[in-house]
Amino acid sequence: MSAKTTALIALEEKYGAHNYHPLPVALTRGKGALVWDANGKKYFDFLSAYSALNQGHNHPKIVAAAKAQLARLTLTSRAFHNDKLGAFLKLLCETSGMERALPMNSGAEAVETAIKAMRLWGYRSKGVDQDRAEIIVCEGNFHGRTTTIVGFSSDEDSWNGFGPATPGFVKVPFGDADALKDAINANTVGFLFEPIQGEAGVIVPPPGYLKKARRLCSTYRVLMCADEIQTGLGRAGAMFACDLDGVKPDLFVLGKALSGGLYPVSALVGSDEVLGLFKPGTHGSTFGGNPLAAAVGEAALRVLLAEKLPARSARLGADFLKRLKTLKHPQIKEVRGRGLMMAVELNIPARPLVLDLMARGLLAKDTHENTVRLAPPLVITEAQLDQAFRILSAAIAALPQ
Ligand code: IF1
Repeated sequence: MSAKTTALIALEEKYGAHNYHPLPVALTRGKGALVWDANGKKYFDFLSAYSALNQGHNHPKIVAAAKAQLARLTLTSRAFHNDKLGAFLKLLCETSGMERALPMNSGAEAVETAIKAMRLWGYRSKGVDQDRAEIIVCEGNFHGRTTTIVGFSSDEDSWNGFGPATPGFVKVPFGDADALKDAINANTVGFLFEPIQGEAGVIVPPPGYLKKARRLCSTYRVLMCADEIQTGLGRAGAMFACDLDGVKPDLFVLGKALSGGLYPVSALVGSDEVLGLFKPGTHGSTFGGNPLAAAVGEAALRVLLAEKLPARSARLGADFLKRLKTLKHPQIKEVRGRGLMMAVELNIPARPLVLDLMARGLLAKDTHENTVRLAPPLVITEAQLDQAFRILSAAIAALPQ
């Protein structure tokens, strides 16, 4: 490690809380699918800030929209209207086929907004008795870091030490429609799920699962709420991962790539029947929907649409997955994914592979001990994917037998 990198890391370690264990690299610049470290070494970014960089680093159109807005007006609060929010919400609703959107900042805040919306609908519309609402979630879920959200996590690092857990959540195995059916009762107001579980290691549910879940939710009057913060906006090879199964949920939770990779923007999107229940004073955020966020969010969506990034993700992802499956090594347990959301699961810890990939010029992140997630920006070129594949195949060939 260079002296420059060591110094940058030491500063973070000394003054920051140690709630992360980053790779020993300090980045200073990015462009498209590439990033450079403090010594000018170039890497392929195969994490994309956990899919927040679908449009790539420093997308010129998104940066231009942000710069123009920075020079004019950045923050008004929602106590006043602004000239940017309406156009952003309109494009967001049109893109997702929904009627109303509620803008927030982080993904976790948008999930909290969804939880409030489902409960409110349960009490006001379904007629559930006060404080009795139940929301069904999945084992292995990742929906964020707030106290309520970690309270229904099955990952011990996430929840242990942060109780007491918020009541009103019921957990079922992911991918099991019968278990979902058994968990539904008269107090069930919503089913909150990731169409493909990200943090759990890119877990794709069995075919037909989402369709069955849709049918159950409709039959028993339960809101189907897809957390597409990570899978949505092109990542899984469609605008929304639910589209891959021909399923339309009642609510989409969006974040990450809605930021264009440069400024936090999240939202809950859904029907008027649900979002229309919020009245003035019942929910809000100082920064949510501010003019800078709206300008960035609108530009982020326009880039996804104009560059047809969902279709690009489907095409490049299918091709890359096929090539990954040709890699033969006794320590490869499984290769899986949808679009440019892929993972290689090993029989051994993945951290050494991730460190070797870094040395070879590719940044990826291990998850759940044995799995490496592979998720480059959707703007990555075919030539770059070729080079990245050569790096991956060399690093895998070098794994202990
Ligand atoms: C961290 C994981 C990914 C998410 C889904 C909501 C949120 C996330 C489906 C919350 C956030 C992140 C956060 C990041 C690591 C990361 C992650 F490994 F932890 F699980 F992406 F795979 N729903 N995911 O994936 O969004 O509040 O962070 O904006 O370091 O915690 P947020």
